[in-house]
Amino acid sequence: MFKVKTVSPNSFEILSAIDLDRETSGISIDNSVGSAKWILKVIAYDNAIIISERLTSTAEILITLEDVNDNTPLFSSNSYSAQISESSIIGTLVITLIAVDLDFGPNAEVFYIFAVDSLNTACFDIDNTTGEVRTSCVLSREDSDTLVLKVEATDGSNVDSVRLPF
Ligand SMILES: [Ca+2]
Ligand SMILES: [Ca+2]
Repeated sequence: MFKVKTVSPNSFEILSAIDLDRETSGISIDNSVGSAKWILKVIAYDNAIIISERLTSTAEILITLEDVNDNTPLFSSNSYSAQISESSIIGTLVITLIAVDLDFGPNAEVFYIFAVDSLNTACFDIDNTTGEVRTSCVLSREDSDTLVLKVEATDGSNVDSVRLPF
């Protein structure tokens, strides 16, 4: 996992020996804190000719693998459909959208919004945190029998979008 690199006779660096990706490298993560920790014990010793006379000093190094916001929240599909009856009361649940973000903590908090180029948003509300889409008008099939919404899921940095024809 780690390796020591000699910089000069009295100076060394500790480097990662693999790509440390919290989500994909198979590192054992403490899910309660979302990170992995390692304690490295480093021993420095002098080069006395008689090995038994060599003097040593020991230090422990605590290394914590912290999360980086490198995963976009992802919907399981790029298109969903739903049916509602005309004349449904205002506030009727149309669909609940869920996007999964593999990061940890704030980096995995997903917010849902209608895309700025989405049509038909006048008669719908979206709960930014639960992904619930509800009606905000009484709809008439005679006005339109198919409506399309475009929803985005974002973690504040990365965005995925989905179409909702219904
Ligand atoms: Ca991450
Ligand atoms: Ca993320």
